Amino acid sequence: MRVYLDNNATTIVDPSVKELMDPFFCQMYGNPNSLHQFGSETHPALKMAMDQIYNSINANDKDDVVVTSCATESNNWVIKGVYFDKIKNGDKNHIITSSVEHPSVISACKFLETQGVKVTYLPVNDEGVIEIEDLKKAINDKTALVSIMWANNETGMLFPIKEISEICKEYGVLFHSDGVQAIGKVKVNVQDAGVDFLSFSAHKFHGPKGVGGLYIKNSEALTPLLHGGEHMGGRRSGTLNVAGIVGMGKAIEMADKYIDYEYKEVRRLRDKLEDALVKIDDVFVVGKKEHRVPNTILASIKGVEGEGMLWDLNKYGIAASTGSACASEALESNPVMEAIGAEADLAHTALRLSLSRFTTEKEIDYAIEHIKQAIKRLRAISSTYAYAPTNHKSEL
Ligand code: C6P
Repeated sequence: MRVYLDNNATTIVDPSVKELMDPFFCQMYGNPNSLHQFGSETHPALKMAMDQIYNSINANDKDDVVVTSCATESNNWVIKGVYFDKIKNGDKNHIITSSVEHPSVISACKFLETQGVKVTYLPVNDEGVIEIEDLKKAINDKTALVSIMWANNETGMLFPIKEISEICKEYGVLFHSDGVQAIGKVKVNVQDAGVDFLSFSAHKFHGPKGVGGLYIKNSEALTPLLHGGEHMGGRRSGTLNVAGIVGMGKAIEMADKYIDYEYKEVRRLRDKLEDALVKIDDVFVVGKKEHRVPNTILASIKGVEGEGMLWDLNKYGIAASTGSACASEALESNPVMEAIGAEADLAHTALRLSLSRFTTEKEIDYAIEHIKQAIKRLRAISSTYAYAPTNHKSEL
């Protein structure tokens, strides 16, 4: 049996998304900017996809949604674009973010520090979320941008987006949210949330890889990163990824359609898995269930090194991760675990399990059984992380 529990890294493409994309590879493969029919026949599908994206996040006619290659690009664009507009060519010098953002935000901020920008990395509490009071203390009249994620990719914890946007408004500061792990898991409404920018990546909600987007409120000025042929109204040059855009449109529409299923059924399966895990001695999960997106568990399994666990599960066809996919080859401790103040040995015991609407009950039962067995096996042989039980909850 193969069980995929790494949906925060990427997801299966919904078959209906793939079906809609197919004709744009070998039949309607024209460049949408060409004047001939091969180009123009792609327009209706592109228009439909953009409408689906606008409708899903509740963008309006004054707003802009620009298609990018992924959320990494969207995040870099916002941070560097605001730097050009408000800092290098303006009178601001400060950006606020959190210490648990995705590397595409943190690394872009670190780069801007080398250019003289002051960056505040807000700490997080023991659930891995910022405290609003810390934001209030950090924000000032030199702050150009606040960039705080909607939901964390490792813990699934939801951030207080509305409260953050209200504070940003009070200070006239632009607010960007990385919405990658929110879309398809919770309802994302950019008007209600009051964000100025929102990043997303199609492959996180059963769309194709290599396509994402950036929502821009009231078409706010933002210096482009990619100059060239004036595509996307001059905001982001490069020939349009027609199949990708069509797929992203359908995928976001489907994500909307399944949002109740996500809240009820995906949550039920996630809770079943989590309840089974926390019954085991010395297994802890970060953050209260009701504070998280419905699909994610970040567990710490005392005495079991994360990577050892992954390889053990992999032998039984189960895919999980120790944290974000882009950091997993580094074999370092989980950075979010570190940020919430977990002791060094626990930060190496992280196991992230993330479900999707394609996850079945049978798969969860299989995963529970094999995770239990893996813990038993690995605790028995663990030398680096000698395991001495500290609490006794179950037979393990
Ligand atoms: N997180 C994970 O395993 P791209 O790779 O550009 O499509 O998405 C980047 C990205 C940005 N923000 C958040 C919150 C994310 O979770 C990700 C991708 C994956 O957690 C891969 S590192």
